[in-house]
Amino acid sequence: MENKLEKLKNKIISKIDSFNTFAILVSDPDYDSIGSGLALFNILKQKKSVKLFSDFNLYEYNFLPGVSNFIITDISKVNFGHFDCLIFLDCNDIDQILDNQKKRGEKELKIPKNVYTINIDHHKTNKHFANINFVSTKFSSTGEALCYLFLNKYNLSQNTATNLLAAIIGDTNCFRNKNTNDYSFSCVLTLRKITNKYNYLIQKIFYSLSKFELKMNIEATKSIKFKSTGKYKYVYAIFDRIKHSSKNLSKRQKSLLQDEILNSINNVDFSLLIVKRADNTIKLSFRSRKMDVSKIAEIFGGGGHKLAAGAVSSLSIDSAISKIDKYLLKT
Ligand SMILES: [Mn+2]
Repeated sequence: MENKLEKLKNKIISKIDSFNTFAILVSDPDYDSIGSGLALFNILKQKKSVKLFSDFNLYEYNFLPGVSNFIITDISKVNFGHFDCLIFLDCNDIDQILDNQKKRGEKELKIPKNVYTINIDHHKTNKHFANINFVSTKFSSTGEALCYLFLNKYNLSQNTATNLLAAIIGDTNCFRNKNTNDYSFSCVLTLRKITNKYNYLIQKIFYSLSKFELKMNIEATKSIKFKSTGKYKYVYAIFDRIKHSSKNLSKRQKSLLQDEILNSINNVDFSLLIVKRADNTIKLSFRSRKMDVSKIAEIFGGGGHKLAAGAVSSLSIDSAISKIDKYLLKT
């Protein structure tokens, strides 16, 4: 495994050396995808021509240094034929870079055949869609994979290190998720020598809830239900984004309920947060500390990691729960 990663690393480094123009594309935003995108942008721009794209609004990532380098645009309309190489970060599948909530199912990414593609990710269910796929679940985050690729090879600026730290802190939920490994800590030690923003990031990511966000969480907490199906027990809650008319539901608003409340409940196999969205779809986010929930996400066409996975569905909440129960009875 180590050897395979080392070989891929050398291949990626020599490919990057050989190209001049790059576009970086990141998955739907979280601290890992956005932090990784900004870090790789900084690393490449030292010697190359590089553009960084997002299909999404990034308002809640404004505190990350350099976030204005993102070109926020409808990516399905961009002609990537002008670039030598496209680098995908934190993308389980290619369509994850598109905000299909705006125009569900209508948008599609077009990659010209002459453009070389590199996929850097850590999702278990990654579809290996690129010319080089640097994908390993050994990494807690894409930020950590970037550390593995570039830490000793390139000089990192303070802003690059801050963004990589945000990526690792975000995806490990501050080193509490099981994806946290020895290498995560080793990266953090190295990055903390370059940036003094560790405490700043912790404050911004975990201690910045507004009164309004707190109220939404209290409301959603009232919807918590416990279920027992076959040999499994689980807990779920509903976040009604329509009712709160919150067009900007932040990751932190969700993660307070998801990671601090639902996932901290004892004696259940997994937890599920259901977000009702404005386009009448629902977003299902699964968390567990043992059971492989990526398999449940996959029955809805989603995916992710063994202990954290998600999907979007156009089913009603009741039908989605029935579908989960049917799956659980079979396994
Ligand atoms: Mn990630």
